[in-house]
Formats: sequence, C-alpha cells, structure tokens
Amino acid sequence: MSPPAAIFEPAPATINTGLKGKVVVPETVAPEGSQTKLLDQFGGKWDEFKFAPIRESQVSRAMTRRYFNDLDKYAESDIVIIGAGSCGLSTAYVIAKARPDLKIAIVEANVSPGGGAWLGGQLFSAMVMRRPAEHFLNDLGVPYEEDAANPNYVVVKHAALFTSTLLSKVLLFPNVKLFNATSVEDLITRPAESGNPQETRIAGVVTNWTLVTMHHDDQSCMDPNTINAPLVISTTGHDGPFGAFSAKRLVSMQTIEKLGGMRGLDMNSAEDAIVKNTREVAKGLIMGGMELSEIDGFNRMGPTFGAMVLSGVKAAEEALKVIDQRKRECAE
Ligand code: AHZ
Repeated sequence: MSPPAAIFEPAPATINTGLKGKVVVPETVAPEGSQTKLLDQFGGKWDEFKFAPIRESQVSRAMTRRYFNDLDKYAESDIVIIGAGSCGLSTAYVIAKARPDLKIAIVEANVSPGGGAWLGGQLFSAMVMRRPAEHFLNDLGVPYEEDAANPNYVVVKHAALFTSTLLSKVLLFPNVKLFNATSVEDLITRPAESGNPQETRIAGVVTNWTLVTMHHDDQSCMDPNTINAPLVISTTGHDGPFGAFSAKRLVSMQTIEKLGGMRGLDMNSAEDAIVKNTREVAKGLIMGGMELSEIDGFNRMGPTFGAMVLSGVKAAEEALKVIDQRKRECAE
C-alpha cells in the first residue's frame, strides 16, 4: 500500500494577533506550473537587487511589542504545557485543534523545541511508530512507509519531518504561544482546605529565561516570572539535566512520596503503560510522556515514538475533562 499523501488544512488568510495589522499567510504549496516562481522573480536581476529600507529600532519594536503583548496575554492562560518534546507538542496540537477557545502557553527550556524527536535511535534518521499511532500521522498529514512483512509498525523517513510538521501546525494555531528558551523553575500552588500536601492544587508555573535558570548558583538573586493557569500539563521527559522537572518537584513539596524511577528498556510494556497512565497526577497537573516513567517506575521504550503522540492524545482528553469540570465548579 502506498503511503498517504500529505494533507494540509487550508491555513486561515488572516490571524488576529491582538496587535494592529494582519498576518499574511502565503501559499505553502506552489500551484502547478509555478515551481520556478522564485527563480522567475529574482533570477538574473541581482545587480538591481535591494532590500526595502529599515531603521534598527523598527526591528526591535516589531519583536518586543509582540513578545510583551504575549507575556501580558498569556499571564492568565487556560493551559500551560511544560516541555515542547514529542508529547508536549502532540498534546498542544490535539487541544488547540479541538478547542480554539482555550489559551495554551507552551514553555520550553531549550532554544530549539522538539525534545528528543529530531532523530530516531542512536542518532539515525528514521522514526518508528507502532500501530495504532499511525492515526496521529494521518491526522497531521505526515507520510510514512508501511512494510508488508512487518505490519505492526510504520516508519517516517526522517524524525525531523514529523517534528517540523507537528511544530509548524502547533505554531499556526492562533490560540497557542510557545515561550522557548524559558524554563519552568517552580509550580504555583494553592493549599488544600484540609492542609494535606497531597491535595495541594497546582495553579500555574514559575518561569525564567533558561540562561538565568542555569546561573542561579553563580549570580545574585534573579527572581522569576509567573503564568497562572487552572491546568498545567507536564511533559518534561525522563530524568536528566532538565528532565522530570514536575515529578521531582512533586516529591520535594510532599505531594507525592517518592519517584518510582524509570526502569530498563522494554518497548512492549513501556509504550502501553505510558499511554494508559497519562493522567492528573496532582490536582491541576496532568503528566504525559516519559516524565511519567519517573513517577510510576515504568520501563523506557527507546527509539519508538507512538506512545509519545498517543500520550498526547490522552493528556488532551484528560485536560478537556478537567477544564470543563473547573468551569462547572466556577459557575456553581
Ligand atoms: O527541554 C526539554 C524537552 O524539550 C523540556 N523541559 C524539560 N524540563 C523543562 C522545564 N521547563 C521547560 N523545567 C523543560 N521545559 O521538555 C522537553 C521534553 O521532551 P522529551 O522529548 O525529552 O520528552 P517526551 O516525553 O516528549 O519524549 C520522550 C521520548 C523519549 S523515550 C526515550 C527512552 O526511552 O529512552 N527517550 C526519549 C527522548
């Protein structure tokens, strides 16, 4: 069977940014017969070529005005997703597509979003996804290869094709803002009436530039910023320099007793366990992706990514339940 052709939804002609002006979305696919449009436009005319003039401050203002407008707009978000790896981006994609009314902030510590999904195992290019994760690829419009001899998995020719498509779709949603190069340093919490730390509610995130986060030990106090949200989704991956952030913080603030600790590699048990156990691990905090393996003591799966995208789908489903429940409670 041949792989499905990539399907791209028509992008809206204009997106409301809350700032003056409109966003022009150019054609993404060149219409038939115009493959040389750019060459026709520029080719052979480099002698008279010149950029439109600009003053440096216009560039500064074009960036800072938008960024500070976003900081203002997303200071109260409906959902904050911590980590823009394969699970965080999949979660954002499903929620933003289903609910354009929700404001979703994604906070990613790295300059480059995508986490561990730019390559397959041992830095090889191809990305393997076990069925039924191909449904996610179909929805996204990412082509894949099927192998008649091995019908249980599909292969995307380059992990970067998957990640760049997912990232570009997420960034096009008008209700999503990605704050990259920004770390979540702490969680905002509200005490339970019972005083029981296990019932502490998460009410948002505490952020800082990642470069600042990395230098708290050798610079004087550099206080953070905050984003309030009734729901936080943590997808910070397994333990590492930045990984398993919320899992570790839940232990240090005594909301959970201890970490289960990620176990050795077992693809079969690991992928099912991660998807099935994607859930609200503390009030107001859903956890998905490999971070869960640290809380629950699941195996790792290594270079197969179906669990990350379907954990994103489950996290999205759980998120919409929590958000709608909170709305009902607030209305009562
Ligand atoms: O930079 C991190 C990465 O992009 C980001 N992150 C971690 N801590 C953060 C913090 N604030 C903001 N405090 C933070 N961002 O979270 C992202 C996690 O992406 P990931 O690809 O590591 O996790 P995932 O759960 O989406 O996918 C994991 C895929 C697997 S499985 C596996 C194995 O079995 O060995 N290894 C990987 C990478």
